Amino acid sequence: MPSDSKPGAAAAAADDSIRAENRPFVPALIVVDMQEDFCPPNGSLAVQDGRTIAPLINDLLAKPGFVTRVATLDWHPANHISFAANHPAPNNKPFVSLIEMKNPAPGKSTETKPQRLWPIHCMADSHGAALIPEIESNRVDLLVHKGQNSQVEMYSAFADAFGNHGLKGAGGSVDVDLAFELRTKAVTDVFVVGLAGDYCVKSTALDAVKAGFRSWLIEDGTKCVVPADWNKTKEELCAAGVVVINANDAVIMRLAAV
Ligand code: VGL
Ligand code: ZN
Repeated sequence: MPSDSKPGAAAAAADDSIRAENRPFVPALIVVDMQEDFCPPNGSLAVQDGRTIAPLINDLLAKPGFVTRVATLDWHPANHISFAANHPAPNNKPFVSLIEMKNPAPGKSTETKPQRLWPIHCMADSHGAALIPEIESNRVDLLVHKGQNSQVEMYSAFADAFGNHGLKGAGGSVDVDLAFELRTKAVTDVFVVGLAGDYCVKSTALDAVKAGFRSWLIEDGTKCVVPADWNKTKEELCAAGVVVINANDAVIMRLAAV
């Protein structure tokens, strides 16, 4: 097995390349969906141990090396396509049922994707959509409200499930063009944490690669809906160029000194 196919080796190589190539290193932190509905004890889509990663995320938020700290919020209308309750029985079981979702972009409705159904969660302005109070939100520079178009799922903070980047006012799903905001700050590297590792964190890290950033996923800063599948998810992430690390990785240790 080539050494760079091991996640640890890939992280070390990516870290070394920052120094060896003397490439620019302008890091941003993206804290994904640390919202009540994704956390025990009362979240409607609670991820096991979701709340326990807040201290680690606060440590990251406090690091002076990040040029910007973004928090994303899943922010759905009541008629959102991902809510099981908005679909007829029997194919409307939360966590289980898949429906066919059409690309909502003009002229693209023949493009479809299977969409998993969820319990009602993160309704705009509801208590469930609030950032959990354990997160030190005073350190957050930019909030991104995503998933606002009722017709389409949006796990990634960069684009909807079909890769559409449209803003809410123009029929899109999101209130901020995140790639544009990061480029404006000359960001080269994004570090992704939050919930859930196998959905919104994963999609955000993958789309960061597509947007041209080096993308790092901090493994101990996330929890999954299906923890048993994490190794498989990690392989997918690594194959796509996302570097999976821990918060004690050398690249994080050096952040304070950037
Ligand atoms: C998420 C399922 C549905 C997430 C959002 O934040 O990972 N998962 N909506
Ligand atoms: Zn959602």
